[in-house]
Amino acid sequence: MLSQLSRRDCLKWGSTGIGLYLIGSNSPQWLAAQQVPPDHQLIVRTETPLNAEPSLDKLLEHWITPTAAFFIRNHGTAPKIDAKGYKLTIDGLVEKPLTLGLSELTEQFGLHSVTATLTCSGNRRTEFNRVKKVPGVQWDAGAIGNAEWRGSRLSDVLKKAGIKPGAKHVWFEGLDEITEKGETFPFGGSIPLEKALADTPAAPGCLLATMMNGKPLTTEHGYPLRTIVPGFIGARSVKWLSKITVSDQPSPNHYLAHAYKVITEDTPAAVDAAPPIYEYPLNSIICSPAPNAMVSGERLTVRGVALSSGRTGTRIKTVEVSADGGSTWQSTRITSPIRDFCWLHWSVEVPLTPQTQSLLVRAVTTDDESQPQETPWNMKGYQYNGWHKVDLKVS
Ligand SMILES: Nc1nc2c(c(=O)[nH]1)N[C@H]1C(S)=C(S)[C@@H](COP(=O)(O)O)O[C@H]1N2
Ligand SMILES: [Mo]
Repeated sequence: MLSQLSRRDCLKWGSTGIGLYLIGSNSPQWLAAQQVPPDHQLIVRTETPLNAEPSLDKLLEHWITPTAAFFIRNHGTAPKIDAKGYKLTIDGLVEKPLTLGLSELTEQFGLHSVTATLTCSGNRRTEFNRVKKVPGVQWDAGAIGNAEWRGSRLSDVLKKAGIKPGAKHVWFEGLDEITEKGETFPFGGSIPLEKALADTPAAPGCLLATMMNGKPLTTEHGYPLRTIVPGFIGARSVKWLSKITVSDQPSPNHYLAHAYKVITEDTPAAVDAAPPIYEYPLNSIICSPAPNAMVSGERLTVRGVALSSGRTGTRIKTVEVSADGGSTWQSTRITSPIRDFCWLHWSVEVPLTPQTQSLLVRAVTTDDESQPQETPWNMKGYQYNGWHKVDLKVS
């Protein structure tokens, strides 16, 4: 109750420009409308809330995406949180509820490094518009990035709290406040308990991350603490994390119970019937050449990224490119590290003829799942993973 009151009060103060922190609570300040970090290398899709993605050629520059080139996806205003008063609570179906400050978290549970790709479920949304316009942030294919995250293991924290019998889901709640249809609520969601506890050297588990690419998280990416759920859509990696609740039910938060579902009609019955999206799908995109590039010569170097499905244990087996509309396909060469839950970079040289009109890419996993030629249209434009096509102008 106290923290809810202080949150509302700070929202009020923040909007009148008076900065005030309450001691012993998470009391965020709120960043003004112009939140774009000054050094960013992103295309801004919406300013309020801030949503931005890099151009596709940027994705190729580094296997670990620099923070300045890492997409930002916010549903509300990013809260600016005072780390000194910050506390994380863990409650619900646990033997011993915990309240932990940032330094307590690190001292008790250590810092572990996990490299994982984050991608928004709405990445490539604009490709659905070819069938019928989809509302929402109009993402090209840049709402994806690979970072080195550091933090405490979620599984260690949950084990310390002691999971009670009957527990099935782990809820996360952020400190942002989102207003939709007259109601204000935090961003949140949940993951199955099995995923929250899974952790092996090959398939790294979930983190309560304080660091991104060797530095404290930036405000935009969730300072001072966020979850990282390798293999799951970005929405499950909750930023500005304030609360973890263990439950026998999935989270009732809007972003788990209603949003982030693949539906073809927007009725309460259809929403209820659809399961929440957890894993991201197998995907690959061409990052160079750019769409409608003027190209000449007999051979062309094509480069891009590919990401296996977020299902544990799957990896990319092949990435293939076609320069003749899909009649013939050529295998590409992997040019980056290959790790579970991480994208990889690939490159290939294809023959260029005056008949070449476009390039296509598709990938196959080690368990023989292939990308579909097209992803069936859905109302909210999630999980697009059809063959990526880049048109060319050959001279
Ligand atoms: N608290 C909070 N967490 C959040 C969000 C948000 O709006 N609020 N957006 C989610 C979504 S939809 C995605 S794709 C990722 C994006 O993480 P990034 O902005 O660090 O790239 O954060 C997730 N975590
Ligand atoms: Mo997202």
